[in-house]
Amino acid sequence: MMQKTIVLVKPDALQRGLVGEIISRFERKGLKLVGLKLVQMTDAMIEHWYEHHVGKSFFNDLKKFMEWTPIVAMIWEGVDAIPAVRKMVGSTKGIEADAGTIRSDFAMSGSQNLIHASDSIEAAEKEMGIIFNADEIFEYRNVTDCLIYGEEDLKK
Ligand code: 3AN
Repeated sequence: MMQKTIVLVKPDALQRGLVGEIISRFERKGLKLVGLKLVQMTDAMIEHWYEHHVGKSFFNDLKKFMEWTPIVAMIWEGVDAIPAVRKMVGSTKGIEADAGTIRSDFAMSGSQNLIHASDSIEAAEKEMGIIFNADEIFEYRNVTDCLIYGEEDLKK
């Protein structure tokens, strides 16, 4: 199924100069970039974004961390883009993430873990709404689609 997913390049990745590396991985995979912006997160945005973590021991540190510098927010589109991107990102703790994932290749920590990616269709909808206006999400034809997908991939 054609899906859109939101990725945040967090302040640690911005500071470490990993924005290009992260964008490049999704480009090379064959995903289509349909939204991109630099954003300063606020308390209200983070409390909405991570509402399932509000009140947890690490929440205040998470908020401070996410507000430290702007983050790079992007929307990637593709067939089953939500699980595809989660796989490329790897599990929360860098030291436990599968080899070859972004977190495994560049992170050690479970808090300084470089990147966020939506984990469900509902989360992607909610998260896109927090950061992007409708007119900041683009529709265009990618001429390489016929090289990225077989006809059967696009029927599902
Ligand atoms: P993921 O980003 O892998 O989907 P979530 O949604 O469980 O993980 O957590 C969101 C963010 O909250 C993580 N990326 C991390 O920055 C922070 N976080 C989660 N669990 C912890 C923890 N136990 N200690 C510190 N920070 C945490």
